[in-house]
Amino acid sequence: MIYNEEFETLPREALDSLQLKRLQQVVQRVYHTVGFYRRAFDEKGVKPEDVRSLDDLKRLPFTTKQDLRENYPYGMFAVPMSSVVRVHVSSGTTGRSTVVGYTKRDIDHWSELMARSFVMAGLTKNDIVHNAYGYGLFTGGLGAHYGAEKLGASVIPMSGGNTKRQIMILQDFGPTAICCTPSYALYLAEHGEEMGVDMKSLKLRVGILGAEPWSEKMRQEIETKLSITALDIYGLSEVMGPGVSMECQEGRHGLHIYEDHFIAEIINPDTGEVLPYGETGELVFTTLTKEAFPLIRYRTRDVTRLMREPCKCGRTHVRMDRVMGRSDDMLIIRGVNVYPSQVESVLVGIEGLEPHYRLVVDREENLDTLEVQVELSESIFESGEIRALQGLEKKIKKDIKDYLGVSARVKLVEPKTLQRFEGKSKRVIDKRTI
Ligand code: DLL
Repeated sequence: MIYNEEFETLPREALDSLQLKRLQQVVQRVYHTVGFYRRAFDEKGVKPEDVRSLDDLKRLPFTTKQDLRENYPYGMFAVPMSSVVRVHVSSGTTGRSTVVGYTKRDIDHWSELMARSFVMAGLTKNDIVHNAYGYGLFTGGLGAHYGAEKLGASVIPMSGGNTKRQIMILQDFGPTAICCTPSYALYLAEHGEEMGVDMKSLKLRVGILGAEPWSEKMRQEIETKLSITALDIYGLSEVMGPGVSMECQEGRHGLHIYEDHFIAEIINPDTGEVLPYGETGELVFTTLTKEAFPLIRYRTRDVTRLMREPCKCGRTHVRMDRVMGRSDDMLIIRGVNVYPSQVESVLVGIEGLEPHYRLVVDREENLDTLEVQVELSESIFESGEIRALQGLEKKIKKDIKDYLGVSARVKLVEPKTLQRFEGKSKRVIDKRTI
């Protein structure tokens, strides 16, 4: 089944001309409504009229996360706030992060793309969807919710956390599909087993899992432990939220990018040069239909490749491979995006610490853990006051939780004990094998 047969199976030529028409429109619109784009286009010496073919896309400037930060909170919006019906925030920060906005029509499109994704995973209106993506500023919860409702399925708006209750609801309410991160799917499977629940005999049939990188090995484990088909869903708040691309059941290799709404490119992250199909590099998106928060050539920093080979499912949209990594240092910890520099800025704001730290990321019982190791200043260390040290540890924990939204273990270490670096520092040790 295909939710929007007409658009999801458009022949390449028709898709190209639709993309060009929409690209020309969005370029005109951003140039005349968003100061940032006008300046960026002018600096590059390009005008909206210069976009005569899809190939001209590469003449346009990139947009980066930094640009979005500098225009916090609403500087990138292309419509007045009176037309904005919802905002979300890219996960990870409670401070100056990225605010994204949606018009009514944007929400309708997003819901449709999520509905397409559910149908791609084999769902119909007869399914019951247990939605364990977080509801709130994160796009996962509400994105999946609206999509499932659009399809006409029944949604259990579970949100994240409270694992015992989740397992009870999985048993009692009989959901046939689950939406959550892949690591949480494994966590649920293992906790259920510990609680004596036969997780294989639940009614669950399919998992729509994403928001963090995972592997074929994890897929096999999830599929065996929960006796479901586990499929990959990708997205990012800046571009829309979940449902920018989705893996189909037939192909089970690569995620179809909804090309009637987005243009994807792969670039060399160091030079910005556009790479041919099939080559691995950084994924870049241009949105074609978004009204409130259109993006031109947004650098996702996600590393993957694009595949143009036809897919068994009949959809013509290009596929992206699983995300293989990042071209920056962003970490995803329990679904929350964390940059080491954010931890650093919390630490430098606290008295009694040296600016030498190390982050150790691991996975215990399928849940990510973060340990922050930080050097004490000589004076605090020499004072040797236990109470002061305990207070310090508590403060670091609290500030990290407040500013970054993740819980961390804190390990205070003696002055001058962490490794020093002559060249590029390596402050993150990621022990996770996924
Ligand atoms: O994670 C949106 C989402 C919600 C996607 C639910 C799928 C399901 P952000 O919080 O803005 O948005 O984080 C976006 O997460 O740039 C990737 O690095 C990573 N990511 C998202 N989906 C996948 C995936 C949501 N399937 C960032 N595989 C992106 C690997 C993923 N990484």
